[in-house]
Amino acid sequence: MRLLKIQNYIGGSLVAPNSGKYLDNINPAIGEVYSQIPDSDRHDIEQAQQAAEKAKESWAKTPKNKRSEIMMRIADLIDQNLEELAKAESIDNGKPLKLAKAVDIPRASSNMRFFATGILHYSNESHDMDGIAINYTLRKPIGVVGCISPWNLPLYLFTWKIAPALASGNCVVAKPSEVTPMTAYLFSKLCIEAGLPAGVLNIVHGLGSKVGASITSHPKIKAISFTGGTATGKHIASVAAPMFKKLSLELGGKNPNIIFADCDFEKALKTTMHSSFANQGQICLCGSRIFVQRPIYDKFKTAFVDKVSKLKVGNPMDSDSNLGAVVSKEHQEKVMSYVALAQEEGGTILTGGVTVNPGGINEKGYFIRPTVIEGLSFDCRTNQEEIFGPVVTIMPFDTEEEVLTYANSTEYGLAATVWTQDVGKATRMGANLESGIVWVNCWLVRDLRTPFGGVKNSGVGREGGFNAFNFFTESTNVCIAL
Ligand code: TXE
Repeated sequence: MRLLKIQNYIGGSLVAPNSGKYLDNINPAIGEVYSQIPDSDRHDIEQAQQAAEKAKESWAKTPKNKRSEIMMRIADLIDQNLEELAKAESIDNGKPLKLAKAVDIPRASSNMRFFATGILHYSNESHDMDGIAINYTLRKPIGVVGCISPWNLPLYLFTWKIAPALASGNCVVAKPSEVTPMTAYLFSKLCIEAGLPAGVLNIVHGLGSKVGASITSHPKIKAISFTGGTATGKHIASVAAPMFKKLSLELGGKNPNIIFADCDFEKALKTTMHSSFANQGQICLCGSRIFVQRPIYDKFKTAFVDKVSKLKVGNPMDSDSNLGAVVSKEHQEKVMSYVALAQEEGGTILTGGVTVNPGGINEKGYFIRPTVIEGLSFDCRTNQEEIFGPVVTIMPFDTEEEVLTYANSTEYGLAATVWTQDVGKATRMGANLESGIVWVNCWLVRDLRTPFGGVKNSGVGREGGFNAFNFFTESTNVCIAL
């Protein structure tokens, strides 16, 4: 059977890679190649950058409401194509179809609408100097920017990056993950249908080490917005910083989920099921370290393990599957290596800790049972390193000071969750947790206007709301003597 060959989107057209070479794209739920993606290289990036350069002046001059209209048309087309996009996302990533339909794709159109409308309210500052002079600050688009996105929430994070860049008048050279390219390819067809002018958005598929690296190092791509692993982020920074490029890095996390004895027990239990295992635990915001105050530790642990052991791991297309496949064979092996490490470090597996063979067409897929591990020290490798799979650790604590030490002990600082009904405790934790985001009595409740990003090795800069527009524009302060 002839495999679908994905194409690059450069200068408004769908084109083959210059090399004529392609890479296999695997469906992780069946463990087989189901399509091919361009094995692009720096020549394709050069063409994309030139197409963006050619389009940048007219796009920057396009009135905001016109840019907004085109982006809203793209959002409408995403909604109209929800079924096809959700199925493509589930096949490419391994996540349950119902999750792609409920979260990934609706959020992609929300991202487009949020920034398409946000730009209409993004205003300039002015500073009056008591009649001596008046200052006003212009915010101009940077020009040509690079957006590099990961495989865990493919279209969701791809649009989260490109939407503010486009809305603020930039042209984009974008690279989705080579592991999950399909929805970005389908998205490029929607951009053509919506009438996005040629060269405004260019999507080049291929390997991070070739295509991603070409974007990062291209002298005429003036800003890089990246989401992915901390190690890769570090490398990108080492290339881009000496070139004085603006950098937005959304990296890994090892997020604490802190459950005090005075919590709303049922709500904490129910939400912890999601914050532990949503998207097979492949969300940088997942709470992978669970700390439970001692008076309720045994009760919570028993109830949690019981619920986790009943989760269904299976065909992502089945509506009763709670977890689908993890994204690749390599990732399955990486996650399982941490299960082995946890046992070496003295951990006890309370449930899971094994791969799953759902049988049938999923015989060769990459599945892992949701796993809960107890008995580890807070500072062992399993509790310090990002696993990024359906694996959580659980341990008791007694005091606020103790759990803060545990929570803040890693090199990461992206998101934390706190369960308490005591507002003083909640505010003290919010103030003292080394984290970009703290959710109290909830998880993944997202207002897109809020600053989004991490501290320490979880990243640099903030996405979201006007923070995103500030990143994708340069300011000029004009001071006029009166
Ligand atoms: O990320 P990578 P991967 C974490 C998670 C995961 C690890 C690696 O722990 O196991 O990162 O995942 C492109 N120059 N997160 O392999 O390698 C690459 O092609 C420029 C957390 O997905 O960082 C892809 O498009 N680009 C994260 C993107 O970078 C390069 C979500 C991400 O790939 C490049 C995903 C290079 N040298 C993984 N090398 C989160 N914070 O949500 C790769 N890329």
